[in-house]
Formats: sequence, C-alpha cells, structure tokens
Amino acid sequence: MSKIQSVKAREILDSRGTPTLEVEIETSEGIKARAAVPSGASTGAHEAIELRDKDPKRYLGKGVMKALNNVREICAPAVVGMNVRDWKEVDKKLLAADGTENKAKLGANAILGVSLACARAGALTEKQELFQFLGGTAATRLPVPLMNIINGGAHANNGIDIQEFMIVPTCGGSFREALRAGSEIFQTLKKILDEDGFSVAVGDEGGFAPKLKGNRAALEYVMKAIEKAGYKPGQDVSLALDVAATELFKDGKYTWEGKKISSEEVTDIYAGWAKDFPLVSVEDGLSEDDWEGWIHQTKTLGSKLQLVGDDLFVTNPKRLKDGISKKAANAILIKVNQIGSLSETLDAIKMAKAASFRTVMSHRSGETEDTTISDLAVAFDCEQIKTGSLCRGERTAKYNQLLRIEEALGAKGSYWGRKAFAGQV
Ligand code: 2PG
Ligand code: MG
Repeated sequence: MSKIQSVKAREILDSRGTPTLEVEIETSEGIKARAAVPSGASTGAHEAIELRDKDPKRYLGKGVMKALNNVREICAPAVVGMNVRDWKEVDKKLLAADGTENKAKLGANAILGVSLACARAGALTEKQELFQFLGGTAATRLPVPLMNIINGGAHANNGIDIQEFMIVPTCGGSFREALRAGSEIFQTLKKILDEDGFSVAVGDEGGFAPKLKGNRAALEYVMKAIEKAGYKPGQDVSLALDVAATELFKDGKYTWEGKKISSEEVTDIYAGWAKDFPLVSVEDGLSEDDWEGWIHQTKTLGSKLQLVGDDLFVTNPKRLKDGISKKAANAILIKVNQIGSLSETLDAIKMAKAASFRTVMSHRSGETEDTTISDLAVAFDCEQIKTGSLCRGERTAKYNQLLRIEEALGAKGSYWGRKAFAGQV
C-alpha cells in the first residue's frame, strides 16, 4: 500500500499577487504531488472560511501562515500513514479534524490544499491522469467553456455593473475548435475596442475592461466581435452573464446603472435581453439570500435560460438541497474552495445531477497555474466550465489542460457542445 508519508505547505502567490496556499504530499513510494488553492473577490457570505492571518505587517493582512501551520500541525499528523488512493477517507479525516460547519477552525484553504494534493498523489500512484483516477472510464466528455471576455463589477474598475460577459462556443464538434472560436472572437473584440478608442487592458480574469456606456453596450460589443470573427451568434456561439448580483444588492434593492430597482425589475431586464440577444445563461442574476426573487426568476425564465446559483449555493450540498426543493435556479456553479474539500464538491455535483440541475465547474478570480479544475470537469462530467478569458497564464493553463485531456481521450472523447444547452441552442 502506498501511504502518505509527508504533507508540506507553502505560501505562494496567486494571479493577483496575493498569497495563497500550496500543499505538497509525498508518498511512501517517493511520489510527490501538489495542489494550489484559489481565492475569490466577489465571495459569497455562505462560503467556507478562507483563513487569512490579518497581520497588517505581512502582505497587508492577507498572509496565509495560520492556514499553513494548520496543515503542518493538524492536517499532516491526521493523514500521514493513510492510503494515498483513499482520498475520500482522507477528506473525512480532515473534516473531523476541523469539526466546524464552515471550516473556521483549520480554514477551507488548508483543508482543500491537502484534499486536492491527495487526489493528485493518488492519481500519480495509479499512473493515471487525474480525470481518469477520479472519473474512471466514464469520464470522456469535454465541457463547454464559458469564456469571460469583458470584465466588470468587482473584477475591474470600469464602472460596469455586471461582472462577466461570456461567450459560449458550442460549435466545432471538439473542445479544440471551441477554444479556437473563443480565441478568435477575443482577438477580434480587442481590435474593435481599440479602433473605437477604448482601453484593451484586461481585468482580473483576462477579459477586457473598457469604460463602456453600460451593460447593454458590453453585450453589443460582444455580438459585434462574434460576427466579425465569422461566427453566427446563437448558432455557433451564445452569450452568458455572471451578474454577481450580491454585489449590487442593498436594503432589498439592486443598484443598476445608478438606479435602485426591485428583484422583479432585474428579472425583466434579463427577459428583455433574452429576446434581443442569444443569451443562454445568467449566473447570480440575483443576490445570495433573495430566495423569493430566485423562485420568481426561475418560474418566469427557467424554461428559457440556464439560471446558475454561485453565491446562492456556494457549492454547499445543504444550500443546494434547499434550492432544489424551492425551485430556485436550475444550475449550480461548482467552486472547490467555496466548500473546501473534494468529497463535498463531488456530493454537490451528484445532488445537482440527480435533480437535473446543470453543473458548471469554475475557477476563482484569484487563481494559480494549478489546473485541477480542468480534470474535475471531465472526471465528474460537468456540462460546462468557467475559467476566464483567452489570455493570462492562470486562465489559459486550464484551457491547455483540457486540450491535453481531449488528446489523451482520442476517439473515446467527445465535446458536450450543444447538448450542454439542450432545448436552448
Ligand atoms: C464568480 C467568480 C469567478 P470570484 O463570481 O463566479 O468568476 O469570481 O472568484 O471573485 O468570486
Ligand atoms: Mg459568480
């Protein structure tokens, strides 16, 4: 039996230049595997706790030495000696060592780092790719990427309310061709924005962050870029939004382009856009605790649009269960660090699938070169993946890993494509 021999942790930098945790596991066979933990900016209030030092003398309070020490002093002794293939058992040990609802004791960052590094070490021990180790022979489908090419909200400083304007290339028949479409549209958008005198500097997730007139103008630019790049909107490439509406919500109202409007009015705006644009998906179209609004939105738009709960569900099976029974949303965003362990991530995905909710594997706005989520999307057969724009190494690393997975699958592999939006595209 190959056992966990040591668990190391180090403080590294993420894509925003902020510290995050990397965990490295060594097995009794001398195999080494590591995983790095991502970090959000528009975080949901119900996410598991990301432990930060709050020591103003280091990294402006954002150091992760406490989480690092928890890995060294608590997680490592708990899991050393365990079978490295048994990532679910390892997760159980870690959760028991923490013992809290929201991982406040050890930190979700500490637990997740160990959890993911263990799965990676298990895969290496089995001489398998991570997606095969976790998903077995059933893991053959490549997800549709939701590519964020205009950034606003908390990810940019351009005054646009909506956080992410995404293109959804369902065309091409393979992930590789879909990626090509995305890249061509991204480059075309750059040209158009530049010609019109807008900045082509990029935001946190690699999308452009021009100071446009408003949300609708951003949608129109994306449409122009799709067409100019030679693709048919709605047929080859659709649109998706992450409104991140929790950030816009205060005292029962949404601040929308300077005005305060109700949850129903926000929903009416999406209904209008769904008529004018080939919009297929709206993530966090309402705030994280606006359950009534979500129920109304799902009732009115749920048959036309994919309505994705991110802050609403925080990858938490308990919140998801609630959402399923209330018929709030019809899809879930999956972020490993929102819940803080691989096992619970899988639980959320299974629950979503059982309720016919679609699943979107997702990065965070603060990322690293770690590509685990690409493997997870294929392993757990998520229809879609959201991993940012078509530039910035921490984003393209995930796309490039999906290319490798597609190549490794060869004739056995297939692209989710239009089927990921069955009934819509
Ligand atoms: C989101 C994410 C990722 P953050 O809201 O979906 O795009 O952003 O990681 O800042 O929460
Ligand atoms: Mg979101």
